[in-house]
Amino acid sequence: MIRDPETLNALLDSVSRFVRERLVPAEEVVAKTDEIPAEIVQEMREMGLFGMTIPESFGGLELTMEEEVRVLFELCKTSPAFRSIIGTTVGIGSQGILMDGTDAQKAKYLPGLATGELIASFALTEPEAGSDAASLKTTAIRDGDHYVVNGTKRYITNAPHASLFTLMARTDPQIKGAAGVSAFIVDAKSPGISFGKIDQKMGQKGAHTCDVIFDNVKVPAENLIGHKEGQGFKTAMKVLDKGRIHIAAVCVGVAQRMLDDALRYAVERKQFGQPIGEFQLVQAMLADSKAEIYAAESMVLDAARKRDDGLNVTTEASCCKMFASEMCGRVADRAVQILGGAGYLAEYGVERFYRDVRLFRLYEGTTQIQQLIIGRAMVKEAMR
Ligand code: COS
Repeated sequence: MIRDPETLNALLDSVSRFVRERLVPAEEVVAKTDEIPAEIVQEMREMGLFGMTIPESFGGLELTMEEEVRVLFELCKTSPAFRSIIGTTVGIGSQGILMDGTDAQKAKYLPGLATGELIASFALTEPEAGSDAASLKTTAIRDGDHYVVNGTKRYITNAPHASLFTLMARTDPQIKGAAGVSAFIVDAKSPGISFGKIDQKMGQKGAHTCDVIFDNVKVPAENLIGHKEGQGFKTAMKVLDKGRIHIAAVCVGVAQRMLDDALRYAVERKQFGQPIGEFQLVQAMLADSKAEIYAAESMVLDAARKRDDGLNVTTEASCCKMFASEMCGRVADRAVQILGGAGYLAEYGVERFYRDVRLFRLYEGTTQIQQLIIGRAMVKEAMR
C-alpha cells in the first residue's frame, strides 16, 4: 500500500508522463483502428495499473480509494478507452472477489488479475434487466458439484478480452427479486459461452462491449463467490458503490483534459484582433468549467476518504457519479463551443471527447438511478 506522499507522487508523475508521452499521441490511432496497441497494454501491465486495487499480498499496488482516484485524475487526461482496458479488472470485475470471495478464491484469481495476465469483466446487465438489475433472468441451477448457467448478458465491457467474469445469476428462480441472485467467478473459456459481435458505439473506440451468451455452462460450485447463495445482488451493489466513485474520478480527469485543450485554443485563436480567451463570454465558459471540475474533484476526494475510513458511502458515491458525469457532459459541450467550427471537426479531437463522455451518464447506473438512490436514502433516513 502506498501510504507515503513521496511514493504516491512518484507514481502520479510516472502516470502523468505515460499519458503525455504514450497515450495522447496514440489517441487518433485508437479512434481509427478501434484497438489499443498491444505494446501500450503491455506497458500498462508493467506499470502495475491492472493491479492498482489488489492487495500487495496478491501482487497488486493495494491503493487506497483516495490514491486510486488521484491516479485516475492523471490517467484520464486522455481518451477514456485507455482507462477502460484496465477499468473492469481494477474495479467491477475484481472487487466482488476481493470483497466477498473466500480466501481460496482470492488466492486463485487475484494474483493473475494484479499482473493483468487475467482480465476480469462484470456481467450484471441483461437485455431486459438494466436499471432494474434485481430483475435479472440468467439462471444458475445447482446440479451436484456445479451450477448450470443459462442466459444472456448485455453491454459487457471488455467481454471480448475477458479471462473471467464476475457473473450475477439467479440460483433460486422461485425468488423473483434481489434475494434470489448469487455471484460467481466464471472462466470465460468455459464450454457453452459464446460472444455477440462487438457493439458499434457512439464513442470510446478501443473500448469493447458485447453480449455474452451462456448456454448450459457448467460452473464449479466452488466458484460461487463466498460460497453463499443469495448474496450476489448485494455483492454487485457494493462493487458499484466503489465503481461509481471510480467513474466520477474518470470524469474529473477527462473534463480537465477537455478544459486544458479549450483554454489552449482560447489563448491561441484570434478574432476581432485579439485572442478569444480575452472575451468575457469565453471566460465565463472557462470559469464555469473550472469551478465545476473543482467541485467534482473535491466531492470525489471526500467520498474516497470516507470510504477509506470504513464509512458507508452509497449516497456519496451516487452524488459523485451523478454530479461528475453531468459536469463532464457540460464541460464537453463548452469545449466544443469554445473551439467553434473547429470543435465540430474530427482533427481537433474535442468532438471525439464529446461523444466519448456521453457514456458516463449512462453506465454503472444512469443519472436517474443515482437520483433514485440518493433520494430514497434521504427519505428513509428522515422517516426513521
Ligand atoms: N450495498 C449493500 N447492499 C445493498 C446496496 C448497497 N449499495 N444497495 C442495495 N443493497 C441491498 C439492500 O439492502 C437489499 O437487501 P435486503 O433486502 O437484505 O435489505 C437488497 O440489496 C436489494 O436492494 P433494493 O431493495 O434497494 O433493490 P432495488 O431492486 O430496489 O434497486 C437499485 C436497487 C435500483 C439501486 C439497483 O438495481 C441499481 O443500482 N440499478 C442500477 C444498476 C446499474 O448500475 N447497472 C449498471 C450496470 S453495471 S456497468
